[in-house]
Amino acid sequence: MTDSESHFTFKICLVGDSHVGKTDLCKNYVERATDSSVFRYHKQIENENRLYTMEIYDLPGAHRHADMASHMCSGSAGLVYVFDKTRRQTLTRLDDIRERLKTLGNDAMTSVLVGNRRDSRRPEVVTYEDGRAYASKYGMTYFETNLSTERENAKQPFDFLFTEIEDRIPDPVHPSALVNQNIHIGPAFDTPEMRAKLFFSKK
Ligand SMILES: Nc1nc2c(ncn2[C@@H]2O[C@H](COP(=O)(O)OP(=O)(O)OP(=O)(O)O)[C@@H](O)[C@H]2O)c(=O)[nH]1
Ligand SMILES: [Mg+2]
Repeated sequence: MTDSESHFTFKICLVGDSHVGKTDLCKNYVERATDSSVFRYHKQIENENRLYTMEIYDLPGAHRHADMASHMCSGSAGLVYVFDKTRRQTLTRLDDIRERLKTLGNDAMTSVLVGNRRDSRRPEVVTYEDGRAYASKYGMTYFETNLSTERENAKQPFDFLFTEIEDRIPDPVHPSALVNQNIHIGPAFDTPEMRAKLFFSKK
């Protein structure tokens, strides 16, 4: 199936400091990058005869991109906050990112917190308990990942978000049930396939 056959589309954003592993987490989860210029990936998931397209935005962590990154999170159904367990300041940085994202109206967003680099050769600075406490304080579910040795396990935060978001869609579906949920019926409007169709239909 192609993106343009999707029944439901929703957006997930990864946010967090530089070099915490956001890009590696995305690449580990998706099969292909569709638009490298905006750090966007597509993951298609088929479940119970429904086809879902998860658009994943891997936002740059550098401070100079903070405004752009928070702006891009608008309309997300899910947020993945990522920090590096070997650098406490990367967890502290999430305070600033959360503040910026407050204005987006987070009611329709499910958030998870990912502590990456578990069991890294560098000493662990943020413990599992620290990470879980931060997550529960801000209504997130906590995961720990290690991309050097546990790649399958590193898919869990995305699988969890998918299940949570899918659960928000009633069966049978009625469009009014999805108002303000940041879940769209049908394919994304701006997949490369859709852009090509719109372009040629105007000629
Ligand atoms: N040892 C180890 N290295 C990791 C892990 N995850 C990511 N890395 C490495 O850390 C470096 C930074 O990872 P990225 O995925 O590029 O980090 P990022 O969060 O996307 O960084 P920005 O794009 O700058 O915001 C890369 O060299 C990764 O291969 C991990 O779990 N363990
Ligand atoms: Mg990156």
